[in-house]
Amino acid sequence: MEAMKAKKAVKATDCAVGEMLEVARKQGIETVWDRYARQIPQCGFGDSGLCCRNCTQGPCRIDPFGDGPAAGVCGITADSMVARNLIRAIAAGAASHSGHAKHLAHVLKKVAAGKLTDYSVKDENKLRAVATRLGIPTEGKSVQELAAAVASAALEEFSEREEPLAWAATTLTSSQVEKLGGLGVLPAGIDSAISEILQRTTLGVDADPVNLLLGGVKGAVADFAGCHLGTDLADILFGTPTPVFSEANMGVLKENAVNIALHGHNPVVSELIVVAARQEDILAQAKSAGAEGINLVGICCTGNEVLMRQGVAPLTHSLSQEMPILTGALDAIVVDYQCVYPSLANIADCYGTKLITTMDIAKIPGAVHMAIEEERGLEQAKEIIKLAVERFKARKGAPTCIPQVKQKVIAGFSTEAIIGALSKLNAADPLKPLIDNIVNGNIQGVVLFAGCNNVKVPQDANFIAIVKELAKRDVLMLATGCGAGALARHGLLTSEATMEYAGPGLKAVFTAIGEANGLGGPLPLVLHVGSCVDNSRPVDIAVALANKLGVDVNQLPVAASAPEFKAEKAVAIGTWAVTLGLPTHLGLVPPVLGSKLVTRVLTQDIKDITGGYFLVETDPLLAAEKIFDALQERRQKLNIGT
Ligand code: XCC
Repeated sequence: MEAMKAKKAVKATDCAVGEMLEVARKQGIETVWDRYARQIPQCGFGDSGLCCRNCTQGPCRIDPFGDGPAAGVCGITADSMVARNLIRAIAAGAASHSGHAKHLAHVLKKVAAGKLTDYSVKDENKLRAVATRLGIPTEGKSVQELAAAVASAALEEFSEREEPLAWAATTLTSSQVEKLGGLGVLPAGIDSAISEILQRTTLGVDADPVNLLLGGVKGAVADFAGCHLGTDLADILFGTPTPVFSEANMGVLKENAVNIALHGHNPVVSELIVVAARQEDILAQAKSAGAEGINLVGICCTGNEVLMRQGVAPLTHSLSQEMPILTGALDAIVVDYQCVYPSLANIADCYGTKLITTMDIAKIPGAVHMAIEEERGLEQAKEIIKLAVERFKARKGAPTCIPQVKQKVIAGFSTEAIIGALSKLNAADPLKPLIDNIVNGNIQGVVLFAGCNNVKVPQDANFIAIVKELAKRDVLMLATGCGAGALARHGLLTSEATMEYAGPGLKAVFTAIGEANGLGGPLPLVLHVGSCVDNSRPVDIAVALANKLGVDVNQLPVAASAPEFKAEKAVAIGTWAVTLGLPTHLGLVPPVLGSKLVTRVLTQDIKDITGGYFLVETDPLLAAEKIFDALQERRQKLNIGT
């Protein structure tokens, strides 16, 4: 009990965040942790999924203990209420990822039509590869023609079409596609799948909990397609990541530079700010204001996007996004959309930091709003930087308190980069070294860490504990989103971490690959594969492995973990991971315990259908144990040793 209390008192394991929390306490600044404390006790009905506000006869709640109401006013049961609430979260997650992808598709379409001068196709090879995968003839086609064809195929994914989603049908194994089709969960449009969930969960439509869950699976497949689309189009427009060295955490702020944080998810604005910040006229402005330069840093997934492609240092992630303002050194935060706390406005106002919103669907009261028009994006990016320079001028000479905490980071492991690194060991058959090492047990399996930080978990604690435990056991690990950020800030995306924490098999394999690629050390302990939409990248590798071995993804010793998930987007990703056949760990209990049936379907019954299932474990060491057991179960079924 005492230990539990002590655990609860810890807000974050990152000492830079700890330092800033002390500043917040002294200066009376309210943070996410304070607001959470004021929410306690949180509503038990909501927590168990048993609160419904889908019509104005409610809100209705069902008593999970059987002493109070057993149905909503319309007669909806606990099982259906829980299922409806869950799949609405999946729809919202899918809308977010695919909204981001749709935005990129519009940019690509304008690039193809020659309407934009500030954007271009940066990776023609990726454009050709995506076109080929989609069955678009590439021979003799110009970049503009192919870009137009891919953009139009992308935009066709959204409404309802005759065929299943191309970004699902052409990226998964044929048996997965067949299975999803057989279950009736292969969507014919991303927006139509989202809209279908909204319809079926409204008053008096779908009251069958299992049928509702299948609707959720369909929405999750739409989310997968949206994520994959987001990755492909960002690579085409901004370049496919290759390994890059950088640094992470608040120690990357520079007292004498104009510090600008890029926050949100879509690289469409932040990439232009990177371009603008490197131009002579803008640098001259910063210098004439007395700054030594412009220091771009990243927060959340926009941070991941610009880290992967431009080496921009990740400042902090998700839960601790308010903290860097308290250093007094952050001159501007430029946000696009998703995971941006509205509380930033008040804190920024206290410290004079400019908070700049750039998307018309994502305004924050108190922020400066500058709607980015791609036609004059670079010019606007320069205007944004000027606002930051103004703020630098105003703060110059005032004391700052930047925590001297930073870690080295190696990131940039796109699918192409991973295959490229493996090809240095076997150019003719790059997957062979990976397969051989999985079979001989040097690598016991592969785990993808995804998802957010959550105020209910001491920030990063679950990620760190599980990663260290699985590293010892020779598990190859990949990470995205704020999970990758957590590992970056704790020094686990480094060669040194591999030397310190990896088991002998993993260390040997990573050393061989690192040497063959001239990395100056082994591969980092965990491979940073990108932002949340980039969870599509590991799927590509798993699908390639499955195809090569003639098995399906649900037989491979591969699992996923979201140890500190929070966003609806994470619910969508977790659901497609299970749908694609992965044991998927959750480090918090999702709001489904109000229905025994839904809980059982998600954690057990689904295994018989897709091979994947949710594994809920809040204790990180037990979680590592259970994830490892799940890998071992698969190894045994494949008849490969331990
Ligand atoms: Fe982080 Fe992607 Fe989660 Fe948001 S959702 S908190 S991982 S920034 Ni992707």
